[in-house]
Amino acid sequence: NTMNVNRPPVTVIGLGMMGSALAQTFLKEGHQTTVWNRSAGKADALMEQGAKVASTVAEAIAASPLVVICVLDYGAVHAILEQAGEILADRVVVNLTNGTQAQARQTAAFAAGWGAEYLDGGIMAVPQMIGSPGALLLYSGSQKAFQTYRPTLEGLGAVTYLGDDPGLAPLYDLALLSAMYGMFGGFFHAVAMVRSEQFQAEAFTSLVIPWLQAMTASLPGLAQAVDADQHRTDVSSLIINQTGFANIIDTCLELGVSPELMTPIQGLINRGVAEGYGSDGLSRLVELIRKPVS
Ligand code: FVH
Repeated sequence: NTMNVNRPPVTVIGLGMMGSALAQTFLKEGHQTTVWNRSAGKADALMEQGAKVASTVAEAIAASPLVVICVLDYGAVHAILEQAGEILADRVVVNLTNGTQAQARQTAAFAAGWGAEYLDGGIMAVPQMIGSPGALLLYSGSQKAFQTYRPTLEGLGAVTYLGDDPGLAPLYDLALLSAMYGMFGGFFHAVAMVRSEQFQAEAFTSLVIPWLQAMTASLPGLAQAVDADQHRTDVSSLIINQTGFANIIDTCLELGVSPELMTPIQGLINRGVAEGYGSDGLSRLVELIRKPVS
């Protein structure tokens, strides 16, 4: 039946903030959706929207060929999968739990041992974005599983398949999260500086946004320099950045603001100059990060 081919039954395991958003979106997309959560109560709203509530993990996994897991960590994933055993045979497990490359590869091997196909995923979105084109979900692992369920997975957001190594989705996910935390860290530090002189964060943010947007325009050029391993610059040298950075730290100390988010960046710039790269641009920092001092 066409309905089943286009909208296969889906099981969602883990009904935290993200798992609930995933299940709700599958329901809206017209999938028969079975849900399970460790503690009771979190399925109530979904049940009202038409979800079937399984009373055991085994029952939840038996209900659908496609099983999506989104829980706290991989310890929880294994606590769940170990309750399933042979019921995993011929299932496709899509694990959207945040974890490391090693954890993803180990979980793929565990699933394969029970005859399941495994896709690891990274969700580049907050729960409120799920189901909208602004949500990006990264996948790696079984290509067959990705191709089979691509239309279903596209219901959650835009998809990018990275390759058959299940460790690739965590690598990209954690790298993108690093970029995000760097941006948030810079923003929080900047706000702390102006707040210490009683300026309103909200008004200041109207200056931060266009400034960061202008700076993101330089990212492709920096990336090109990294790929070519050519770091000479006509924008600003590490020596110029080193001089300006000392002023950031000195001002923080005068304001009584902690410089702890900024000092690691200053340390890298200083190391670059000390190693003879003072005329290079900021793209040199990528090489320094890749060669930590022991
Ligand atoms: N929320 C977000 O914005 C981010 C966006 C990017 C992806 N992350 C990752 O998604 C995973 C789940 O995050 P969450 O926000 O849904 O988290 P919670 O609302 O705290 O729900 C956690 C669920 O995990 C269940 N759980 C915890 N330990 C166990 C266990 N040992 N066995 C079975 N289930 C477990 C918990 O169950 P309960 O406490 O309700 O019984 C919740 O269902 C996460 O990897 C994020 O990094 C979200």
